This record gives sequence, C-alpha cells and structure tokens, in this order.
Amino acid sequence: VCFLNVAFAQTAYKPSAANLENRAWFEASRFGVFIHWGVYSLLGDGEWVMNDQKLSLSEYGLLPKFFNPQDFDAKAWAKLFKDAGAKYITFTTRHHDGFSMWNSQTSDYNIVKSTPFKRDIVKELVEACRAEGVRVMFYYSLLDWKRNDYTPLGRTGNGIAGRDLEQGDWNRYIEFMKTQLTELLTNYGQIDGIWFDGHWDKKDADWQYEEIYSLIHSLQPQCLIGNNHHMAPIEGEDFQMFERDLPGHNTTGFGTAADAVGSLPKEVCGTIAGSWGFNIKDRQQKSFKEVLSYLVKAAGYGSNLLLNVGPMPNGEIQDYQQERLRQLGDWLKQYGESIYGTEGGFVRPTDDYALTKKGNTIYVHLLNADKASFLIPNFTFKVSSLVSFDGKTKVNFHQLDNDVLVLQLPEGLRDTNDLVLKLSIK
Ligand code: FHN
Repeated sequence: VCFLNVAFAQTAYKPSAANLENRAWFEASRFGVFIHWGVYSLLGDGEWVMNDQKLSLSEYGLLPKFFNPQDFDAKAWAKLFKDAGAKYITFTTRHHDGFSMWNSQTSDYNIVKSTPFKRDIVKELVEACRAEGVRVMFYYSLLDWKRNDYTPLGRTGNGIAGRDLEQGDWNRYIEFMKTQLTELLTNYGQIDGIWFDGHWDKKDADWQYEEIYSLIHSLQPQCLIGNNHHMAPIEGEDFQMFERDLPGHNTTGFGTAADAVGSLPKEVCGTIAGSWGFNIKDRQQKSFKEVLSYLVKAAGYGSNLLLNVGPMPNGEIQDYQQERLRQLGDWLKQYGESIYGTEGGFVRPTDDYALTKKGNTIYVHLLNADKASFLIPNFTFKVSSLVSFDGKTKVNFHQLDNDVLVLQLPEGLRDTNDLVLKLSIK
C-alpha cells in the first residue's frame, strides 16, 4: 500500500504557479473566438468533407494546390477579435484531415510546403493577435485521416481510400504528435492552451496522455490543456470543455452529465453558423440574441464561451459572422463588467435568466424581458437593493421564505436582447 501511495504521489499532476495564474486569467476571460479554417474550407461543405463525401487521399490531396487565400489578413482578423471583446482565440492548427497550418518539419503536408500560398498562417495569426493583446490557444486533432501509422486501432476514416491499414505504428504516431506539439510550443512564443479533439475516435487506445501533457507543461508551464474527449477531466488537464451544450446538459449526445462537471475552469464551444468549417449551405445562422444568450448563459454557469467562425477559402470571415462578433463587442463595451471576471453557477440559468456575481453585486440577466415579472428560485442571498444597470431605475422585488426571488419590472424597463439589472447583496 505504501509503495502504491509513493508511486501515485510521484505521478500526480501539480499545476505550476504559472499555470494556476493562467487558469485564473482564463476563467476571468469568459469569451474567446474559435476558428475552423483549413484546406477543407475550399469545398464549402464543412470540415468533415473528406469523410462525409468519402474522398480518397489522392482526391483530397488536390486541395492544398488550390489553397491560396489572397485576402487573408491576420491583422484584420486580430482587430476584429479584439473589437468583439474576445480575450483569446483557439485556432485549428491541424484538424482531422491531418493538414498542418504551420511550417511543420514533420512532413510536407502543410501550408508552407504544399500550397501556393506558402505563408505560415499560425505565425501570422499569433503575431497579429499578440499585437492586439488577444491570447492564443491551439486546437490540435488527435484523430488523423491521412497518416498510415494512425490506422490500425482506428475506426473513423477507415473508409478513406489510399490508406494502408496494415502499416499502423501507434508509437510512431504518438512520437509524431509530440514532435509537432514541440514545434508549436517552441517556435511561436507564449501559447496559452492546447485544445485536443478526436479522442472519441479511439476511446480505448493508449493515448499516452501523461507523457504528452507533461511535455506540454515542461515546454510552457502556463499552457492550459483541455481535451474534448466528452468525459470528466483526467489527470493533467487544466480546464474542462463542453461541446455546444452548456455544462451538465446533453442535447447533442456527447454532452457531459451534470455529475461529471468538475471544479476546473470551464469552456463551452459553439458556432455562429450551423457547422464549424465554412459551409455554403449555411442555413442555421444564429441571430445576435442567440449568440448573446449563449454567452450570458455560459457565464451564468461560470463558463467561458468559445464562439466559432469558419472563414472562407479567400481568407475572409463571412459578413454576418463578423457582424455577430462586432455586435457582441459593442454589447460587451457597455455590459462587460457583468460578464468578465464574474462568478457563476450559484443559480442555474434558464432560457429566461442567468445570474453572475462580482463581490457584493449580482448581475441579473433577463433574457425575455417582455415579461413583467420573474421568479428566480434557489436564491439564497439577502438583497439590499435592485436597480437597472445604469442605476437610474429602481426595480421592485421581494424574497419569499423558500428562497424564491420575485422581480417586478416597471413599465418602460425593457430590453429584448438581455435586460441587465444590478442587485446588491448584504
Ligand atoms: O469532429 C470535430 C468537429 O469537426 C469540430 O472540430 C468540433 C469542435 O468542438 N469537435 C469535433 C467533434 O466533437
């Protein structure tokens, strides 16, 4: 027993001081922009096009030859993200197609060596965001549809013609990923997070996370690790992520049960469009109210929102997606204090309201303020005053014995997107 304890103590992950500091920064940030962009964007059918359209490796391999996004302007993107009020971005350095968006030395299958564009997009984006004070995290796919050494244990992508299923070499694949992660964390300055995805393709494989995670933390101790494995966090991870669903919800089928929501910083990722990568059949565009509610409810759960854009093949972000980001930015300029640096999770948000807290102030976000009164259950604080966000209008309230807070909105105090009230507690 003693021996086991010692062994456990040696391997248990203890985040460094720099890492803990970065977790605090991350939690206070509340809003980031996710970017899905790669050679798949050329076909305008989402980032899964290779798998969905059953393209062979040689067919898909034609795409890099045409990837030449002449209108890509990293500085303009970075300014847009800054204006949106985003504190960080998470960029797809490599999605499931295995194509690297930086000048990787591991193979020629990358932006610099096999496209006419020849520019290191990761480098340009990192530099531009840094200049705007927007931090950078890297999305990195564990799943790979191209490499032969990935295949023998795999499932997804086995239908892709041109892969030699016999040639698998799992350890070589892990070594390859380590080399790539080392490049990403050595050549681009401070990177604040690695965002893994694709674990679910091989749930039973030995992903060697202990080694991979310690490599990341040894290269950059502050770098936060998250893994979209759709499970409760495992040893070595620094934040917990939720795909499309709010923490503890499971409308997508791969959501996380309420009891799997842990105490690490949280992040919900979601789209402005229907899909992540550029899709010309984009019929599920979210309105401003929808993206705002997403952000506000995420904050009400004590979680960040990582809101995705899918830039076009020419390097531009679609107008309506830019517009949503700017609308959020304008809103955050006015109401940011009710989102950034707040706590959440003390009252479960609904479609009608979400509550955030900073010190003795609670921000009550009313998402359907065309109603005249609201009942908020499980409200255990004692209220001393309740006013409109600008402090100019008093709002009537009373507290029932069973911890229900009753709000009565005066005529004229309405906001169809999100009416924010300020409540002081004793
Ligand atoms: O398969 C990916 C998908 O393309 C996208 O990257 C999302 C983002 O969370 N993650 C995966 C699905 O779980």
